[in-house]
Amino acid sequence: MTLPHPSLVLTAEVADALRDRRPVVALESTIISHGMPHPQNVDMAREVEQIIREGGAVPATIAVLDGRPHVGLSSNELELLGTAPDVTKASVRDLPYVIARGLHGATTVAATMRLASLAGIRVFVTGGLGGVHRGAPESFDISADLTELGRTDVAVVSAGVKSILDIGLTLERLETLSVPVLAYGTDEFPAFFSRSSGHAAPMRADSPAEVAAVMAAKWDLGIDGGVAVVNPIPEADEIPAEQIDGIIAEALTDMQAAGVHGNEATPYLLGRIVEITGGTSLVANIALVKHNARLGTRIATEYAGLVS
Ligand code: PSU
Ligand code: MN
Repeated sequence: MTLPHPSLVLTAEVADALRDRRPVVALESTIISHGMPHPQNVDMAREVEQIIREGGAVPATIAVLDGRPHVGLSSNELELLGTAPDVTKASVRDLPYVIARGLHGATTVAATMRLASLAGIRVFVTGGLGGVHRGAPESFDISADLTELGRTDVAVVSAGVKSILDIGLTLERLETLSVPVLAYGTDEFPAFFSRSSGHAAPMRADSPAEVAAVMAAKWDLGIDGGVAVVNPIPEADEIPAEQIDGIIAEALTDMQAAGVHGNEATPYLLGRIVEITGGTSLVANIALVKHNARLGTRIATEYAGLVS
């Protein structure tokens, strides 16, 4: 086993589990600081950690605190990330600055993947992936989450990609970056709030063991990069596509009118969708993250069994 990078601050719980090769599941923090309102963000973060523990794995929420990358956080640190006004949204390009300046950074999917990998964690659970934004042929707005999936060896469990993004173009980029995209228990690529997107999934998996086998096969061959596991939101929590599509269109129009772009785009759209739906989208968002945590825990357990 490679040792965790010396610049990382690991909790004892995470360090012990990694040393003993027990399953560890990474979690991101942009979703806490910039993806959901308080107090639901902090409640969600704590409940997701609890789900992972109940499943027999160790949760490792990742963030930069006072310039130091942390892998595993205390309950108070989760509260800080959910309430402090001065937490930078930190993707990979932001990590050097946030660290050098001693700032707090909430890590995106991309930055969380990178720090998880430096710690030796191979499974990461989140809500939604970043991707190719609608209008990207003009704006060039393509999330660094995709770049990172193309080069860092971590399996990312999400509920797919929201239709604030161009799902078809996102799938094209993932293909170019040689990222296996495994839809869990379905032939269709899921669209976060909705189980259906109208896009076929490139590949399918029906058990944690099948996912773990793909991870092992990829990395055994030295094919760098991640595996995207896309897990459809449970039917009971779904917002049907025909309902959410109009709301997303409205949020996109509002964003254009407000002149928001760059790394503010995703947080703006998430916040606006919560406002327009009167909180219904937030309930769905929290439900799907928990659902992903259950699956990610099982995948981490299978993978730990394969490699230890
Ligand atoms: N999608 C969500 N919730 C989120 C994000 C995406 O449903 O919180 C966050 C994730 O941290 C993701 C980031 O990595 O937004 C992508 O931001 P950007 O599009 O600026 O790369
Ligand atoms: Mn962007």
